[in-house]
Amino acid sequence: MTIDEKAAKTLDELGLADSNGVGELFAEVRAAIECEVDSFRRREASDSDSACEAKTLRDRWLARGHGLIAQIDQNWLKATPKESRGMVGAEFNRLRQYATSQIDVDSLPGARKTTSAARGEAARGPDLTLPGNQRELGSIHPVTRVQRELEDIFIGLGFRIETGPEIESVYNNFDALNIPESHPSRDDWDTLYIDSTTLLRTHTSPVQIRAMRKHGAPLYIVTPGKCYRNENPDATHSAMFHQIEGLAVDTDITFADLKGTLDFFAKKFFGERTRTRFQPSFFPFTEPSGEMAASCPFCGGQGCRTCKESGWIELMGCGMVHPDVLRHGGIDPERYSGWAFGLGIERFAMLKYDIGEIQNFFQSDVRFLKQF
Ligand code: FA5
Repeated sequence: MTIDEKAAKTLDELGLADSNGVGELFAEVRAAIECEVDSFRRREASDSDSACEAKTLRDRWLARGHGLIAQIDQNWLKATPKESRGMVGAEFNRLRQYATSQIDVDSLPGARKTTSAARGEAARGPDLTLPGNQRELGSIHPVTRVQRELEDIFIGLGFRIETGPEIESVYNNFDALNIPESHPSRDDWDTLYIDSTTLLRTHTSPVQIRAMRKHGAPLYIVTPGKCYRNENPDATHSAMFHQIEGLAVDTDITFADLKGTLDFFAKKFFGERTRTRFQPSFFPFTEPSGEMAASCPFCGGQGCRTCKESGWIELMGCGMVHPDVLRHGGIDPERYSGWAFGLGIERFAMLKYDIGEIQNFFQSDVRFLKQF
């Protein structure tokens, strides 16, 4: 079967499904291009004949609609089922680049002089019928993607986004959150200090203080952003990472509001069948404090490698805002109460996309980023 006959059939009709066969087929097409360009170059034709032949060769391969590359696009790539389109697409892009680089009318011998002169090229500019060079589009970073997804769920519930600086005062990061200098829990956050009164924020919780002072109550905010800790990198820890904090302050806010909202959130993010569990915990800025876990999204709670056979995945810290924190934010704890949570965005992205190594997010490896 000739290349022209093969280009008119689909890969299915050609009986090709596996990557070896497809690779060989594309290699055969490249060889055919090489052969035709070669024999064109070897012919000793007059300049005007040569220009004419160059155009015929270009049209045969590159003409829009009926050229062989267009047919291959239509019959091989577009007709391929989604599962194998990535592999066929990669082969096709390579082929198209090869064809355009080899069958460039102006660079084929004898063609340039005559075609340029005949077409008055200087006046006409570039040939817009030639296929363009394809530039690959970038994609949204998975951490940004998940951050936006988390934000959207809370925006849908009436929360608004509030941000704060990454270089923060020790007071906002610790003291105002009920963690005085002498308090041993300061050691829980491995802090990078800039000087004695300034640091790289260890969590997004200081934005709670800023927002309460700025807006007062009632207040419904989520505060995404970068945090820093002096930690050795491993599969789940990074010295820079992202958190998103949630804060609701209003009259008559109870732990039931916290549970209801976070349960709704988990179902939105991981799916309607998700169950949630709250266990007591300790944070100096919330009282009572809790850890929220969700039934494992991979095994539905049966137990698997990801949830270490427990059926549950710990998602975030949360609790009722400590009255002293409300006071430091300029809000009267006798009148208002609130709940808050804080979670790591990379951990959510790892769960969502089944990624085992947090460092992947920060290595800028295109092979990793391309998947999103
Ligand atoms: C806090 O930072 C609290 N501020 C959260 C909070 C807010 C609790 C409001 C109660 C009310 P924690 O230190 O556990 O808590 O960090 C929260 C999340 O940040 C962790 O669950 C984890 O997902 C993420 N995280 C913490 N350290 C790192 C790290 N080094 N690398 C990547 N993610 C991290």
